[in-house]
Amino acid sequence: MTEAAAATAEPARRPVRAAAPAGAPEAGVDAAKLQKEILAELTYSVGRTPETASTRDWFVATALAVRDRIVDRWIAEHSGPIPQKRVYYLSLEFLIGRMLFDAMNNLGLIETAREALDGLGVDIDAVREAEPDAALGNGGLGRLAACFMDSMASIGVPAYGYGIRYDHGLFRQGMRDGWQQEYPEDWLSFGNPWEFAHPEVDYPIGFGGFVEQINEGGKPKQIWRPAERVEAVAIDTPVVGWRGRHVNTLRLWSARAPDPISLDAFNRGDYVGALADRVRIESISKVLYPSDETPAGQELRLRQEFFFASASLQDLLRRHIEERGDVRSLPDHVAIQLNDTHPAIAVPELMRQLLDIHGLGWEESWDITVRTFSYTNHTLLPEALESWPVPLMERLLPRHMQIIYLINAYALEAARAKKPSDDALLASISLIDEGNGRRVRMGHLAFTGSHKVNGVSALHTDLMKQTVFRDLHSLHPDRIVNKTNGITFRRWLSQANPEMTKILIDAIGPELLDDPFRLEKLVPLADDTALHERLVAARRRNKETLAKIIAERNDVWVDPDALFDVQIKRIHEYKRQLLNLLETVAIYNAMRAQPMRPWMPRVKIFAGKAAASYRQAKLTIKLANDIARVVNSDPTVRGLLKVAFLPNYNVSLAERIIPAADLSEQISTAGMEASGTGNMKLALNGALTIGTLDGANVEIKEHVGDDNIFIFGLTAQEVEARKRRGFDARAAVESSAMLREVLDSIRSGVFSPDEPGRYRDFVEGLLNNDTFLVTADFDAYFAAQRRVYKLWRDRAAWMRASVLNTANVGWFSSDRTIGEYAKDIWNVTPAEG
Ligand code: 26V
Repeated sequence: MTEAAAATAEPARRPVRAAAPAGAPEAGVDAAKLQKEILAELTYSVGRTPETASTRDWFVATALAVRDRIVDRWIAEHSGPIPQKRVYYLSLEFLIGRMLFDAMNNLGLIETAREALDGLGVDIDAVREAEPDAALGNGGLGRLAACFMDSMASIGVPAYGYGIRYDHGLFRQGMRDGWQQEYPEDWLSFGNPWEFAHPEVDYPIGFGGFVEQINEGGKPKQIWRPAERVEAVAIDTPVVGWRGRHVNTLRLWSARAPDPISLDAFNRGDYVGALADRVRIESISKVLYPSDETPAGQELRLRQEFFFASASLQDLLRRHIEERGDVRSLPDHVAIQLNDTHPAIAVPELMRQLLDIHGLGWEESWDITVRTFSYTNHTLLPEALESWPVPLMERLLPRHMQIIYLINAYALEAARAKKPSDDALLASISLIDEGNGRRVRMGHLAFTGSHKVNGVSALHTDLMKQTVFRDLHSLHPDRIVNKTNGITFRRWLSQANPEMTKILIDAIGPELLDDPFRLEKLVPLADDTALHERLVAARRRNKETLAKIIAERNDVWVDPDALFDVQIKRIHEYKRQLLNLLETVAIYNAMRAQPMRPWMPRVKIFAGKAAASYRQAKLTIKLANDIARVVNSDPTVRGLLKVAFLPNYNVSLAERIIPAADLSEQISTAGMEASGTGNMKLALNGALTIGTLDGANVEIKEHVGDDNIFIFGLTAQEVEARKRRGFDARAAVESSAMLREVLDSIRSGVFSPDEPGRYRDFVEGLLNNDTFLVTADFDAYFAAQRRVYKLWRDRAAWMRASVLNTANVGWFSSDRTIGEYAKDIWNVTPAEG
């Protein structure tokens, strides 16, 4: 039975309790009211009685009742005065997860709802699990967009998120014989109670065709005559912030064919052909591209990008003109943030709308464009930097290609004026890469069209200035700024870890919920043994819960008292899950060599998805599962080392793993992880980090203190230098007896007895070309793990470090990050704080 089916089949109702649990009098009154509202929704919206309702029916009824309360505030907010300035956050990904507890937590309704459902004999926790994850994102970038939506509504930045309402989110990951299998995801199959479809809000989106030049009053004017039209239909989800004070909107676009059916074809008896156009057009919003880091380079992806960028701009321009009457005041009232380059086609699209539709001149249009846009870069990996072949662009978006050429010509002219006769500079800042076929560089386009460009951690921003944007930065030295990422504590502490939250509130007061910096009040309590005991007990319960999940999903029993060592993120070579696996094998070999030593019990927990086409990443998953099978069933290990690769990592699973983690693995090759945000979630929940000086780890170290984090390995500069010199993995392996033994055992088939040669090429590849310097960092990593063991043996010292992590990561709240964007990039004043 699938998880979803299990959730429905289980009866949600238990015998009705004689008396509802006592609460504050108002809460009791409100619980009775909410109960009535839920019952009304169950009857009139879901069409079920309490006797016939499934758990999913109860979920829908509860969500609708909660949604009603949000809508009241939403309408109130939107009928108030027009905000001075709005932010539009353009993102092809919003990795939201479940919404019910998020909304209830922000409205202070969780206990009320528990009481209301309890009184109906319904288990609120089962109801919670019945909600499918909204997984409209791949990983870090999409999750950041979701955290930002929560923070903007919480600190009172009037904002719209714009994206695509994919029918199918990120694939479900199954395991067959240890290999990843991708299955389609179907989050909408039972409807979505949070959204409001607005079929009447639709915009035409053109593709292809040609550009006609006409003469208008003696002036040439360009008119784009697209060959094809798609309609973008708005589907809105309200986003309620902390304490329900503000409600923003997430507006996702769905593609609709202008003609539902071709009657000509139908009348000819061609019934499939009659629907073909519609299917092709509507495919634009069918599915999320499931690869992060490697551009798909396919036409459908470019169609998605233009589809949502154009619809969003048409929508916000219409709103702006309705409210302000004049398109020229756009930058005073609108800030548009480009979440990576995926929406960068919005730059020429805004130019097109200003020039061709609103009739403005080039200079004025360009000034408006640059003052309105800003752009966030999320990766420096060369293979992830988007570029599109010029011929494809010309065919699909002929007018935009003209505009891109013009933007480029002006930019190159300005550069030539500043730095004459520097041809290398001109080639490097050009929007067109002439190197490998002619391609449009989307990063350069976004940079050139924005007044601010930001990186997502201090190190990443520095590297941006030194590498991909070096020359553009030299021409625009004030444009690049840093905005270190953050996470919403409401989801990642309060909801994910309610027990720990309660302990923290008891220790330092409820104000921490409103102001994460208050967590610093824990510092003087770092050695408080009573606090330690309570935290250890809460974590132990979280670990039991996770142990149950591991037993259910992997059929592996793990000891909740063991150290839970966790690496959860997309599977990618630069994130170096392999380094962690090599260390696992090293411990395993040592245990087999000396079985009777008092080994510290440890559980290695992995989770993450690999892009379907990423062979090396998929083989890494298989290796993890192969190692798990051998280690977990070896009696000499006596259960002291366990390995679990949990399938189908998503936001909901993260909410279970993070509160149960003792050790957080953040071990990317220095210089390659732009920021990381899982690192922040784990530290907040009291896990200690073992990590390289990469991304936001650097700043986490500065905040928590050197003694409370395990840093190892080459720095970004050292990595650069090693690579320049030419790194020889064979020499590194020769000098480490342990590493040699580890690689030998993997190569010789110890973990793949069914196919002894499975990892031969894999190990050879590592020795010939260790791009991510796994072998270079192995010894340092192994030594850092021994420091972890040492501290783990001293529980008081460990807990002191753990408390100091929680105490000192308040700065990594996304409310702080959004406050900085508001002030330094958007020029908006938040209503709160
Ligand atoms: C690229 C592409 C290429 C086309 C196909 C779909 C697709 C989807 C995503 C990407 C780029 C992903 C970049 C990304 O997620 N970066 C991560 O951003 C996090 C938030 O800033 C940051 O914490 C991570 O370190 C960074 O890897």
